[in-house]
Amino acid sequence: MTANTSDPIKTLTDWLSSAHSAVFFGGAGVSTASGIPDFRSAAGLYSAQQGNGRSPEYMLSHDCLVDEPEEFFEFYRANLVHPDAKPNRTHTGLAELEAAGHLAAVITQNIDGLHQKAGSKTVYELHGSVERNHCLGRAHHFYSLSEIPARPVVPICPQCGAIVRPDVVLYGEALDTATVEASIDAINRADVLIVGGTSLAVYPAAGLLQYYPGRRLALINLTRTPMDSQADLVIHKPVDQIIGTVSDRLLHSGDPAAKGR
Ligand code: CNA
Repeated sequence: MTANTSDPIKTLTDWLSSAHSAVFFGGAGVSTASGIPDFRSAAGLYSAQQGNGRSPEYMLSHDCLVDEPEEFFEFYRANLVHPDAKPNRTHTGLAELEAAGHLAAVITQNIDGLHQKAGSKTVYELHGSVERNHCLGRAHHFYSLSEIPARPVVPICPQCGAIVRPDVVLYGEALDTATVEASIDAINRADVLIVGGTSLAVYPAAGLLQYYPGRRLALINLTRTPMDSQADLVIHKPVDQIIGTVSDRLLHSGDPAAKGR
C-alpha cells in the first residue's frame, strides 16, 4: 500500500501540485519546533512531574476546573499558554501552500493559535484555542488572551465577577459540533490528506480520519502511530523539515509548472 518512498518529499510535492482539495490534519508535534512541548514525546508534558502526581488528563479536565479552579489554572497557564511562541516552518509552509491554492484547510488538535498567526485562513480548531476566553456568567463576556491578567491565577470577569475560562475543550467536554462537521466535510472532500505531528491517541479527534475516502494519505511523525500501516506514505522525520521543504520546492523552486495554480 505504501507509495514510492525512495524520495518521499518528491512524492508529497507531486501529490500537492496536482491536488484540488488537500487537507492537513495536525497535532502537538506541529508546535514543538516553536518551543511548545507536546504530550507524549519523551520531553512532553506526560513525562513532566507536575500536578502533584495527578494525571495531565485530570489537571486539564472539566472536573478539575469546577472542583479545583486554582490548581486547574496553575497547570493550564504553566503548560498550555505560550504567548511568546512564534509559528515555525510547518505553520508558515502550510499558510504558503494555502495561499497558492495547494491546500484547502488545516484541521488541528492544537490550541495555540499558531496556524492563524502564520497566515492560514481556513483552520478548524477541534480543541478550541487559548486565544479565546469567556466568563461563566450569563452574558458570557469575551476576552482575548492578551486581556487576561497574570494575577489572580483564576481569572475573574471585571464586568460580572464570574470565572473566565478558556475556549478550550477540556477532558470530559464535548467537541464543538460545527467544527467537527466542517472538519469531516473537508476530510471527506480531500484528495490528499497529510497527517502530521500527532500520536493519533486522542479521540474523537483521531477518529475523524476514517472519513477520508482517498488513496493519498501521508503520515509525518517522529514516532510510529496506529495508522502507519494504513498510510500510503509514512515519513518519520520532523514535520517542519518536510512541510518546509515541500513548500520551498513547490513555490520557490523557479519551476513555473510547480508554482501556484
Ligand atoms: P501527542 O499525543 O503529544 O503526540 C505528538 C506526536 O508528535 C508524538 O507522536 C511525537 O512523536 C510527534 N512529534 C513531536 N515533535 C515532532 C516533530 N517536530 N515532527 C514530527 N512529529 C513530532 O499530541 P496530539 O496532538 O496527538 O494529542 C492531542 C492533544 C495534545 C490535543 O488535545 C492537544 O490539545 C494537546 N496539546 C496541544 C498543544 C498545542 O496546542 N501546541 C501542546 C500540547 C498538547
